Parts: sequence; structure tokens; C-alpha cells
Amino acid sequence: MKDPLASEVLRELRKAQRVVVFTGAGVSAESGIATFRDALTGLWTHFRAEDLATPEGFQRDPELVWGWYEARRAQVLRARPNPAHHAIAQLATHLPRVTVVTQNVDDLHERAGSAGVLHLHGSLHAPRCARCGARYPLPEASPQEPSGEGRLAPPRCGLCGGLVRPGVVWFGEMLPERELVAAQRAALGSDFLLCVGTSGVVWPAAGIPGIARDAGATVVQVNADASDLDALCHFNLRGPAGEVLPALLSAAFPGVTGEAR
Ligand code: BV8
Ligand code: ZN
Repeated sequence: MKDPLASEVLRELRKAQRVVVFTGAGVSAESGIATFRDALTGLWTHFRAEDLATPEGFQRDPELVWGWYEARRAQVLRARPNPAHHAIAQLATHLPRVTVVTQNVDDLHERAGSAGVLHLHGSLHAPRCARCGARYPLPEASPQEPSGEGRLAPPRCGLCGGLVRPGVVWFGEMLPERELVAAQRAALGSDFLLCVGTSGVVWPAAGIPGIARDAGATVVQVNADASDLDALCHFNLRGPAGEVLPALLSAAFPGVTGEAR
């Protein structure tokens, strides 16, 4: 790690006791999962994520929205955790307390070995009935491919016959109380927060790094680009998470490799 900033970061990280790792779509980019910034691809190019990721969007066209989420879920099932996910999971074996807080709806942190991940925006892998809220057990088989225009009829709830919806938090919906409070508490009690691959645009999740900073934690950002969080962070390490994170964390703790175990 040649970056002059990094030696100060390494010193702070090595003595940290209560670390929060706060991630956004950028941490999964090198696993091939498109971020929200990327224009919607393929069948959904002429839609904006903000139009599809809303209750109104689902109401208006449940088949289009369900088709988009099932295509994303299929993409995640085909993807693998990248060295950033593995380095974050391995970090937890070197420090007393590491809490992973993610805005992502994929399960790549869990598949890299992170435990107790707090999903502020829900998960692609936990669909539920839009009417009665009952969880919908996804079939073992991989997701059906949407039709030519990206549509796929959502399944019906086995209990009440309502439409099944993705288990994610849409724009205009409240975040899950338990996860949000746990994440805010972890940030409040942290002495080091690592912010990875998020534009810091979506609230209230984007408020997490500021809570840590106000509580006196050292806040370090890893991002391929500038973001709304640059001014707030004590250190900004610019580059792809899949390279910067393993380099930084293995320099701090030689046991961290970023490789799948
Ligand atoms: C809420 C799940 C209270 C779905 C997501 C009007 C009405 C209601 C609310 C609002 C409103 N106007 C504004 C709001 C608040 C709104 C909001 O913040 N809007 C923004 C657009 C201004 N928030 C909400 O609606 C939240 N709820 O406020 O409820 C309420 C309720 C009713 C009425 C009033 C208030 C709910 C927000 C949750 C939305 N759901 N995800 C799904 O996935 O489909 S958010 C979604 O977008 C992602 O989860 C992510 O968090 C966010 C941003 O997406 P991306 O930009 O792709 O990802 P990210 O931000 O992480 O950026 C990518 C970053 O990675 C970039 O910085 C890039 O440089 C970097 N990068 C890329 N490659 C790499 C990399 N970094 C490192 N390495 C790389 N290789
Ligand atoms: Zn139901």
C-alpha cells in the first residue's frame, strides 16, 4: 500500500476496537452486479431504477417489476463474492467487533463469510406477500427468465392469494426498524467506520457515516469515484474496492488475503 494516506489509516485501523463497515452497490460491482448509477441494461434500458424501485411502480406494472428483480436475483445467484467481500469478512477475525451494514440487496457479504450483516434496504432473497406480508419460499430452481419485454408474472401468496413482491425497501418506504436502529447504534458506538462503494445519496442510510464521525470515529472511504461523502470522511482512498480493500486490510493485518477460503 504506497498511498501516503494509508499509513495513518493503518495506524488507526490497527488500534480500532469497534468497527463499522458500511457498504453500497460499489462493493458488489467487481462481482459483476450493476450499481444503481449504471443505466438499467437489457430489457429495462428505457426505465429508471427510481421508477421501478417504488410501490407505485409495482402497482402499475407488477410483471415488469417482478421480472426486473428476478433477473437481478438470477444475476446475483450466478455471481461470486469478490476480494472486497472476502477482505471484509476476514477483517472480523482480527478485531474485537466488526459490524457490516449494507445498502445492498444481494447476499455476497454472507457468502464471503460475514455474519450478522445488517441489510438496511432488504434482500432479493426474501420475497413476501404484498397483501399479508407472509414470506414466500423461493423455489430451489433458479429464477425463471423474464419474457422478451422483461415481464414475469409474480407468484401468488399461498395463504391469501395476494401478489408476491420483492423483499426490498423501495423508495418512499420505511427502512426496517430493527436493522436501522442497530446500524445507527453501531455507528454511534464505533471508533472506526469504513465506507465502501456508496454514493451517499440515499437517505436515511446515507446518514450512517455522519453518525460515526460525530461520535468521534475515524471515517475512511473507499470509492472508485468522488461521492457525496468525500467532505465528511477523514481519509478518501480512491480506487476499486476489490483492489484497495485487500491491499489496505492485508497491510494492517497480514492474515487478511481477500481470497476465498
Ligand atoms: C424513506 C433497494 C421514509 C431497492 C434502495 C420522497 C418520498 C419519500 C422519500 C424520499 C423522497 N425524496 C427523497 C426521499 C428519501 C429517499 C431518498 O433518499 N431518495 C434519494 C434518491 C434522494 N429515501 C427513501 O425513499 C427511503 N425511505 O425515506 O422512508 C419516508 C417514507 C415515506 C415518505 C417520506 C419518507 C428508502 C430508500 C431505499 C431505496 N431502496 N435499494 C433495490 O435495490 O431495487 S436504494 C438503492 O439506491 C441502493 O440500495 C443504494 O443504496 C442506492 C444508491 O444506488 P447506487 O448509486 O448504485 O449505489 P450507491 O449509492 O451505493 O453508489 C455506487 C457507488 O459505488 C458510487 O459512489 C460509485 O462511485 C461506487 N463504485 C462503483 N464501482 C466501484 C465503486 N466503489 C468501489 N469499487 C468499485 N468497483
Ligand atoms: Zn398473503
